[in-house]
Amino acid sequence: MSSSKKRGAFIVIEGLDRSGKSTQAATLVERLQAKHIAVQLQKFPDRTTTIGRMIDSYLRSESDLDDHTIHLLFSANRWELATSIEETLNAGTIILCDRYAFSGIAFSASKGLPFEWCRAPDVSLPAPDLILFLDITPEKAKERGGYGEERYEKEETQRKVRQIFGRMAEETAAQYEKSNHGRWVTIDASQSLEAVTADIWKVVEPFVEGLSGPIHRLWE
Ligand code: Z5A
Ligand code: MG
Repeated sequence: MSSSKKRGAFIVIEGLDRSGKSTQAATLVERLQAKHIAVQLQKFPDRTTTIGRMIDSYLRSESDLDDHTIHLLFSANRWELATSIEETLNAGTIILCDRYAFSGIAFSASKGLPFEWCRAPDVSLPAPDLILFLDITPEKAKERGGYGEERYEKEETQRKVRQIFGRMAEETAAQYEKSNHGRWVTIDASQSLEAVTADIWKVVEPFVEGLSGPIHRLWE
């Protein structure tokens, strides 16, 4: 990358089930494309890879895996795409990522695995420049058609997951104070679709022109 050329911002959307991540990610991609801004949507788990197919089968309860094993597979699914994410960002394209390592920690730690153990395999992944956390209570999320058939789609699990996301919000904010990169913004996802879209745009807009600094490493 030449020193004058800016890289794309790495933007992650996190949140509970039914918080509107995929809907808002699609809306944001359309908006950026309409402005001729290069953007690529990345979803985790990426169910199209060999590892992703194992994860998909687990989530649909078609196979059973030890909690540690599935946690490491989710992380491996991110690592197998880490190089291509960096290349895309360095080419000047924004990456909009629907779930990332924060979901990995939240869902595995909600099952009782130690928080630090859950975090370890994702240390050094490309770090997001911005994390948009779509916050919603499990009760409110349930009103959006109820939970589906996949694992974790239960109110009690979602409640624990939300608590762990709360811890990560505080820790990430404290880290941002010191390092000035990796900003976490919590968005009230219980609002109307349009209101959530507007809140997201206010936060994302300053990032769309690209960034000059290097891609950071997660939790380093
Ligand atoms: N998982 C993990 O354990 N470890 C990991 O490392 C990772 C993931 C990466 C599958 O994830 C599971 O994998 C997930 C975490 C775990 N388990 N759970 N739960 P996934 O991303 O494939 O699936 P999901 O995110 O759980 O579900 P989702 O249904 O895709 O949620 P969403 O994307 O946030 O919501 P949505 O599809 O945009 O919207 C849901 C509905 O609500 C839809 O009908 C919308 O029209 C409606 N909606 C959205 N916004 C609004 C507003 N503002 N008002 C009213 N209605 C709305
Ligand atoms: Mg989704």
